[in-house]
Amino acid sequence: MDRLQALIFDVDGTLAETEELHRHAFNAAFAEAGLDWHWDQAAYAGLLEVTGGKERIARYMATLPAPLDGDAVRRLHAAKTAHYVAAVEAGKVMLRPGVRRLLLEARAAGLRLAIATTTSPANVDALLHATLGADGPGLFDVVGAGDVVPRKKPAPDIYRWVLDRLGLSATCCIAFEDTPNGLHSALGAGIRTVVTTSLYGGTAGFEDALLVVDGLGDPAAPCRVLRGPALPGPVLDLAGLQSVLRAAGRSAAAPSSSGKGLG
Ligand code: XBP
Repeated sequence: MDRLQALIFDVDGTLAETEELHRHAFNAAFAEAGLDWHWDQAAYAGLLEVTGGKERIARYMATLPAPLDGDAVRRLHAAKTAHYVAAVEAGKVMLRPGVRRLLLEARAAGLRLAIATTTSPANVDALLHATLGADGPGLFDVVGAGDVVPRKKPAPDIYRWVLDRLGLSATCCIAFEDTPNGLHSALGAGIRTVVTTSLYGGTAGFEDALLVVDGLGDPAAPCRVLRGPALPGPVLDLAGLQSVLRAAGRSAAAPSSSGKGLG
């Protein structure tokens, strides 16, 4: 295998459980616009098959007799984003267990970090500031978000965009995702992928993942392997990733002293 040099993270459901906050933001924007639309959890779970908030609204409108025009959808989505960002800035979201630990461990080992997400850039910026502080966004070498690519997940575009800006090949990276759409997108770009199951991501459709766990885990809440090789310890850390890569038939040396990553 090539030397592991970067970890690439999805955002919603992977870095943090955010989709309930998104759902409330959508409903707040609908009410603000005087629309009698309301997405409950069951409806939202179905609509999440469509990635991208504007695209999700469009999918919902296809079921209505009088859909809004494109400009109205963009205005509605901008209002939703404002509601979501305000909620994130009010401290209503936390990183999932183990995310901060792995991010900092990876940086200390000389790995690069990136984000590949369908969500809007403003949402990412607010989340990273709110959960990791003013230096949060600076932890990531590349942030690929929202409309920077023409086709959203499950298309591989966003991961290819991130690889291009990292200047790395897919075989030097591992992606972290929580949905079949996200897994399909990362695999489509040739990137081995760890799935951390989430509130809305389900537990099916992950057959081609490198590993499926219920989260990255932390000492208080060890992670559980749902599919793939057993981990050497109670959490998914760099040693665990090395172990999984070996089990997948690829050797991964200990982090090099030069800080050039694993491999
Ligand atoms: C999740 C999405 C986004 C969010 C809503 O992206 O599909 O659409 O649900 O955010 P990912 P926006 O899992 O790739 O992080 O309304 O800004 O799209």
